[in-house]
Amino acid sequence: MMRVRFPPPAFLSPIPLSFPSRRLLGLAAALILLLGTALPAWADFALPPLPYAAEALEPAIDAATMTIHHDRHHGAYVANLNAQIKANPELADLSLEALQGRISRFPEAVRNNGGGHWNHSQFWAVMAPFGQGGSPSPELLAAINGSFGSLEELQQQFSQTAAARFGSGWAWLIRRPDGSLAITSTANQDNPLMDLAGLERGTPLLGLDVWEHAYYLKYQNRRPDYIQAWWPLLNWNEVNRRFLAAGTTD
Ligand code: MN3
Repeated sequence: MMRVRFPPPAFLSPIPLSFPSRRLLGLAAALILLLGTALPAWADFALPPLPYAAEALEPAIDAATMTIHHDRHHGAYVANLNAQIKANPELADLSLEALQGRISRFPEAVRNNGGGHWNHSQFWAVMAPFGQGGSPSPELLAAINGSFGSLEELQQQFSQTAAARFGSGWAWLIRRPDGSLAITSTANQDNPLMDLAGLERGTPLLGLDVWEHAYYLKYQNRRPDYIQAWWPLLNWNEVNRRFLAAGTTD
C-alpha cells in the first residue's frame, strides 16, 4: 500500500485545468462509473440461454431436469469460473474455447468449472426438439461409414461408451487431427480439447452428459434408458456444422 504523506508530493497535486476541461473530465468520469456499474466486466463468462424452451425436449428429457441442469448446475459452473478470474487474471484474456487447450496451466477449480461451462454450452446446442434435428450430411455420413462402418454401429458404440463411463463424465464423438472419427469418454468435466495427459484429443462433434444430474429425476439409475431416449433429440444440423468447421482448421 502506498502511503500519502502531507503535504502531498507535487505529482499528486491536482492538475490545474480550465473550467470546460474540468467539466468534460467530470462527465467522462461519471460515464465510466455508470457503465462500470451497469455492465458486467467484459471479461466475465456468461451463461448462454437455452436455445429452446425447457419443456421442448419432453418427454425424453423433462422440463424440471432441464431447468435445474441449465439454471443451477451450468449457472454454478459459470459463477465459479468467474470467481476464479481474480486469482487467475490471465483467464480474462482467454476465450472459453482457448482456455480448454491451456487448462493444464490452471488450478483444478478452473479445470472443473471451465470444463463444465464449455461442455454444457455445447450440450444444449447439440440437442433439438424431436423431429427438428435434421440428419447427418452426406459428408458426415461418409466419414461415419469410413470410421465405424455404419451410423447404427456408431450409435451402438457411443451408447456403450456412455453407459460404461464409471461415475460422472461425458461421452464424445470427436474428429481426430487425421480426419477420422472416434468415440471417447472423459471423467468429471474434462473434454477432448483439454491439454491433459492420458486424454484422447480431437475436435468434439458431440458430447453427451452422463452425470446423474442430467437424468436422475426421470430415469434414476437407468442411464441406458436415458441414452436411448436421447438419440432422437440429437441436433444433426449442429453436428454437421461442427464437422465442416473442424475440416477447415486442418
Ligand atoms: Mn451436466
